[in-house]
Amino acid sequence: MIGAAGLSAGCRPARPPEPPKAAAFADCQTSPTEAIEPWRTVVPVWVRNPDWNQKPTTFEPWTFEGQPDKQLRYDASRLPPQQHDLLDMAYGCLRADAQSRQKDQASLGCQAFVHAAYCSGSRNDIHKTGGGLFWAWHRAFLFFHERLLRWVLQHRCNVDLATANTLRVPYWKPSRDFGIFNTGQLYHCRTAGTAKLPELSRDAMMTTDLNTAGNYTLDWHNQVHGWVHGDFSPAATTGLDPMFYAFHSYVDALWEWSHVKGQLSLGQAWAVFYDPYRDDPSSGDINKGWVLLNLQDFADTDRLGYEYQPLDSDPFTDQTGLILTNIKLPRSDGPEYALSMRRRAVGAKVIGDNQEQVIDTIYVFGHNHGTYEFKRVFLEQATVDEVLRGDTWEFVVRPLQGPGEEVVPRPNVLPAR
Ligand SMILES: [Cu+2]
Repeated sequence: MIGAAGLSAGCRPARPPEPPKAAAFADCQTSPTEAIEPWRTVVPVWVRNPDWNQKPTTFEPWTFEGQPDKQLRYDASRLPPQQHDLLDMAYGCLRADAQSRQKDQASLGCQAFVHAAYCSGSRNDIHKTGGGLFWAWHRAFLFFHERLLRWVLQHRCNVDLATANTLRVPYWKPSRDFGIFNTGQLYHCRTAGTAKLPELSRDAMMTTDLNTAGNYTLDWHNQVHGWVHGDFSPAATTGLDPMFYAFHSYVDALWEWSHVKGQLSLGQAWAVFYDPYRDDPSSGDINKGWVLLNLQDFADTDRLGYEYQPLDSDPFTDQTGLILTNIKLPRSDGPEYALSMRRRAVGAKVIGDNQEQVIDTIYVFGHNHGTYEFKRVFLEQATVDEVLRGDTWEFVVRPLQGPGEEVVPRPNVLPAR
């Protein structure tokens, strides 16, 4: 469903085949280092060790694309269809590069390598909260990632500049599902944890101290990286997973919504980012396309062209519910499915009203619909208990358009702890 006018269908393959299970498993066996190693050759050594004696470039966010209007970074579960299509196309193109083994700077592999490079070493480890370093570096990284997505849309997907400029990375709050970033085509290995979802302390949002707020958030963020298995966990590979960027969009939003919004006290903290607009793909020179910046320049999102769609719920509420795992999706060309609850037919007992009610929507990214890793549904404790007794209710998934249904097998319905 490309739908949106002006978008080229060229970048999205029509219904790519489901990757075989065995291959996905084999990919999970690849060590993080092996997984990103092929891109080492496109990241110059000096990117990892910025020269602190060099003067950073004055940060001009929109030098090459013109100043676009400020746009919302949406909640990924409430993303308008056109934004959904743009993201789908952009990641489809980036993924195509990885598959064809082009070790290209404009690729997720290069992004992953840059993130990995700033994860170690005493001088350039950016997973430290002092002065807002963790927040500022990831904000800058995300800004350049978003810029890469727009560049890819324009230069590889034939999307016009004005349309490409509307793309912003949505935010994923890790409470409901893997949302739109759910397909075997877009990451090489990821599975949901069944352990208790890490909870963000309410204190994180209440404190007025930059370092304290940063510490709470970094800590919770680390737990979420561990909770999602596969590429998403190790610092070395997490940038291969598109969900990394949506998750960091949320981490960035937490900063915006906190009492320490806009605060940074970094003094001088340089970092190097890849900017496709500064690259010259015809030269083959890997030293092109990089920009040395002062992270202190990233305090204000107004300058960066985005603001966050407000949350639809409290990020802290510990609601009761269920987790449905490995949800088999009925075959469909559409991206949307309804998830319903209904009274189970025992023998021929339920005839007539089975009290079926739609309780949620599943919106898949890409057109590769096999299974959906997990969906967390929020329900009253009494209903949870009734469902878990196993003889009263069942869950069923149906395409919004067209026929077909799949019942979620009882062993795949677990209490949300
Ligand atoms: Cu992270």
